[in-house]
Amino acid sequence: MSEKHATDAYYKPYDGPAGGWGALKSTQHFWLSSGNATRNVRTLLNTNQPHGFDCPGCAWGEQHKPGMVRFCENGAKAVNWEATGRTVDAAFFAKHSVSALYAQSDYFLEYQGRLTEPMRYNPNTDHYEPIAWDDAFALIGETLRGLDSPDQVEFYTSGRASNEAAFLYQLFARAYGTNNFPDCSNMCHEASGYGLISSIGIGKGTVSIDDFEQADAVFVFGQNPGTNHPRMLDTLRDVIKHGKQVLCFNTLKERGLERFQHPQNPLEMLTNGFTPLNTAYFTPKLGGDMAAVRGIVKVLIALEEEAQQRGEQVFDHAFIAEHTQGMDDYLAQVKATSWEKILEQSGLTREEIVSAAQVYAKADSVICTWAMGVTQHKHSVPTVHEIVNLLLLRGNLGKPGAGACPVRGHSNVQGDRTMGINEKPAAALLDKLAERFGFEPPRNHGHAVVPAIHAMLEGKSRVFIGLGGNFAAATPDTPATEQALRNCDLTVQISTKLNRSHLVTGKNALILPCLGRTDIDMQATGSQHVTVEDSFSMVHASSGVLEPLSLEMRSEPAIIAGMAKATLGNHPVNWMELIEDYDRIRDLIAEVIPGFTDFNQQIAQPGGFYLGNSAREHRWNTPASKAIMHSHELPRHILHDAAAEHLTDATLIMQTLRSHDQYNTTIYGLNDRYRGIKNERKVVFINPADLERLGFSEGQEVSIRSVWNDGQERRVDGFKLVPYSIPAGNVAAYYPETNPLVPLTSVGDYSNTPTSKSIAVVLEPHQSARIA
Ligand SMILES: Nc1nc2c(c(=O)[nH]1)N[C@H]1C(S)=C(S)[C@@H](COP(=O)(O)OP(=O)(O)OC[C@H]3O[C@@H](n4cnc5c(=O)[nH]c(N)nc54)[C@H](O)[C@@H]3O)O[C@H]1N2
Ligand SMILES: Nc1nc2c(c(=O)[nH]1)N[C@H]1C(S)=C(S)[C@@H](COP(=O)(O)OP(=O)(O)OC[C@H]3O[C@@H](n4cnc5c(=O)[nH]c(N)nc54)[C@H](O)[C@@H]3O)O[C@H]1N2
Ligand SMILES: [Mo]
Repeated sequence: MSEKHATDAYYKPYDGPAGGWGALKSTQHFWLSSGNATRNVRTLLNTNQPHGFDCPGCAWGEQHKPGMVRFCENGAKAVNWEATGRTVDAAFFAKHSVSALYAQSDYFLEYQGRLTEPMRYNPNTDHYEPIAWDDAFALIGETLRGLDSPDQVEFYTSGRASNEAAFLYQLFARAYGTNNFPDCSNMCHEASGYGLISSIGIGKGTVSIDDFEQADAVFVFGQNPGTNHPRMLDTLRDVIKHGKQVLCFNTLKERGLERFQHPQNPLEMLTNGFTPLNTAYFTPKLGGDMAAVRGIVKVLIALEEEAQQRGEQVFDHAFIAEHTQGMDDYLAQVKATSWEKILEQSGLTREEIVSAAQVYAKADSVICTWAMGVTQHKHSVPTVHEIVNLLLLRGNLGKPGAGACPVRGHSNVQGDRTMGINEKPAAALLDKLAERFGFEPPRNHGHAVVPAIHAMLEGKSRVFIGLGGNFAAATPDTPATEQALRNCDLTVQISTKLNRSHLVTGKNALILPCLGRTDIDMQATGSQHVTVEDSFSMVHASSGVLEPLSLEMRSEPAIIAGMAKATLGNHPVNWMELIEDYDRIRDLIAEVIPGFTDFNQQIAQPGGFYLGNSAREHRWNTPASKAIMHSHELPRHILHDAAAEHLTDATLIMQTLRSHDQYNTTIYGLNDRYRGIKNERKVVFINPADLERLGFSEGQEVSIRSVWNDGQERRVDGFKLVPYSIPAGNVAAYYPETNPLVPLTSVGDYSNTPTSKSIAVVLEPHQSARIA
C-alpha cells in the first residue's frame, strides 16, 4: 500500500514531458470554457499568422516556418481568456459592491469576463455606475488641468499596449508636461535594459531567432520557458536535434527545460516520445548566477593560460582589442574572487562550473538567454554585466549564432520602450518631439514604478492612469501600493478585464473598457491594424478578427486621444483625426522614432521588418565607442543589508514565480501542471531538509513573514508546505499572492526593480487571520 502524504490532495509529482497530451487537453479545456468556443476556433487559427493578430501572450518571436497552427498551450489560454463570451457590464456592477468584489480572488475577478462599458465609482453607494465616454474624458481633462504641476500624474503602461497606443500616450503625457512613465518593465527586464545599454550601448537583445539554428551552445539562465515562453521549447528542441548544446541554469528543475513532447509532432505524440531540452542542467542557489558565470570565467582564464603554452588561444584577442574596453580590470577582479566565495554563492560544485566552462570554450558561437531569475535581484545589473563579459571574451556578439538574448515578458513591452515610454528619455527623442510638434517636452526625469508609489503615498502625485496592467496587484508591498492608489484624487484604469486595481479606488475612479488584440478595431476609415515588436526587434502588424462584444468598448488609441483632447484640446496634434486612420499615427512615428522610416510600407510585408541592432553590427553607442566590460565584486550577500543584518538560522530566501495557469496577475486556473500542483495556489516549495530542520511537516499551513529592518510587519497566511527539489535555504511561492512580502525599498542596484526573486523570509506556524 502506498504511503499517504499530507500533500496528496494538491501535490502529485508530474513525470510526463512538457507539451504533449497534457498541453492539448489543457488547450481544449480553456477553449471550451471560454464561453465562446465556436467563434474561437477561427480566433486561435489566426494567432500569429501574417494577416491575423499577435498573440497577447509572450514576446518570443516567429520562426519562418509555414503552418496552420502558430500558438502554444499558454498562448491559447491567453487568447481564449481575452476572447471570452462573458461580460462585466452595468448590471454586474449594480449587483456587486466594490467591497464585495475586493473580497474575491484574482481568479474570480478576471473570470467574470470582458469589461463592456465605461464606469465611474460612486463612494456613496460603493458601486461602479455607468458614465458616458465624454463625461469620463471631461472628468480626466478637468482634473489634469486643475493640478499644480503635470508631475502630479503617473502615466502607467503595461506591455500589451501597441506601438500606436504607446506613441500617442507618451506624446499626450509629454505635451501635458511630465515624464512620469512607471512601466511594467520597471518590475521586469529593467536590469537587462540598463545592463546592456551600459555595456554594449543598446538595451535590447542582439540575436535574431534564426541565430539559434547556428548556435553551438545556448546558455539559459533563470527562466521557465515551458510555461512562460512555450514556443521557445520548439527552438531549444531544434538546437538539441542539431547536436548542439543547451545548458540550463535554474534553481528549480523545471520540466519545461528537461523534456518536450511536441503537440504538433504526430510521431512523438503517438509513440509517447520526447526530445530532451538540455545537455546539462545546473541548479544554482537564488541569486547565484553571477557567481556561476564568474566561476566559468575563472576556469576560462586557466584554459587560456594553458592554450597560450601551445600557441593557441581561448579568448578572442582580436575582437577584444578592437571592440572592448576594461578586460584587464575585469580579469583581475575575477582572479581576486576566491573559489570559496564562488562555490558558496552559486551553490554549484567546482566540477559543474568546469564542465560548463569547457562547453563554452569549445563552442564557436554561444547565445546566452535569460529572464526574471536574473533580473529580479539586488545585483541583477552586475549579473547582466557578467553575462555580457562572458560573451565578449570569445567575441560572441555580432556573429551568427551568438549574442545576448533577454527573453522579454509582455508581448509588446519592448516596443513600448522603443516608442518612448521611458521615465528617463534620451535627449535625442525629446529634441525630435520638440522639432516635430513644436512644444518643449519636460527634460527632468520622471517616476518609474517604485518612485511613483512613493510619490502617491506622500501625496506628491495625485492622479494615476493605467494603460492596461494591474498596478495594485503586480507591484511590491501590496498594502503600501493600495494606500498609494487610495490617496489619489483620480484613478483611471484602461482595461480589458476586471482586476484588483479597479477595486482600489482614488477619490474618483474610472474604468475605461478597451479592445484587445483579438478584437476588430473599426474606425472612420475602416478596420485598423496595430503593430508590435518582439524580443528579436522584429516589428509586425496585428489585426483583430472578432466582432467586439460591445459597441461601447473603444480602442486604446481612441481612449488616449479622448483623454488628450479633453485635457489639451488640439495641441499639439488633432487627436481625433489621427484615430480615423492609424496610418497617420505611424507616419508620425516614422518621423520621430529612428528605424521606422516608411513605416506604413514596411509593415505591409508579411512577417514585418527588422529594426536593426547597433551592437550586432559592432557599433557601440557607449562613451568609449567600445563594448565595456564592467567589473563588480561579487555581492557580499545577495540580500540588502536591511535584511542581511537580521538573518538567523530560520531565515530562508524566497523567490516569487509564475504557475503554469497564470499570466502575471491573471489567474487562468489553479493548477501548476509541470510542478505537480493541483487546485491550489497558496503553497511554499521547500527543501525537505529545511522542512525537518525547522520543525515543520509536509502539508502544514504556515504564515510567511518577511525580514526587513523598518519595523513594519509584512505577512501572508495560510500557505501549505510542499517538500520539493530546491536548494537548501531557498523557497518558492507564487506571485501575486506573495507581493505583500516584498518591501517597497527592496530594489535592485541601478535598476530599481523590486527584488521579487530574493526576499528574506521566516516561516511560522499559521496564525489565523486577525480580526481588524
Ligand atoms: N503563460 C505565461 N507566459 C508569460 C507570463 C506569464 O505569467 N504566464 N509572463 C510574461 C512576463 S511579463 C514575463 S517577464 C516572462 C517571465 O518569464 P520567467 O522569467 O520564466 O518567469 P518566472 O515564473 O518568474 O520564472 C523565473 C524562473 O527563473 C528561476 N529562477 C528564479 N530565481 C533564479 C535565480 O536566482 N537563478 C536562476 N538560475 N534561476 C532562477 C525560477 O525557478 C523560474 O524557473 O514571461 C512572460 N510570459
Ligand atoms: N512578486 C512578483 N511581482 C512581480 C513579478 C514577479 O515575478 N514577482 N513580475 C513582474 C513582471 S515581470 C511584470 S511584467 C509585472 C506585470 O504587471 P502588469 O502588466 O501591470 O500586470 P498584468 O497582470 O499583466 O495585467 C493584467 C491586466 O491587464 C489588462 N489587460 C490585458 N490585456 C489588455 C490590453 O490589451 N489592453 C489593456 N489596456 N489592458 C489589458 C487586464 O485588465 C488584466 O487584468 O508584474 C511584476 N510583478
Ligand atoms: Mo514581465
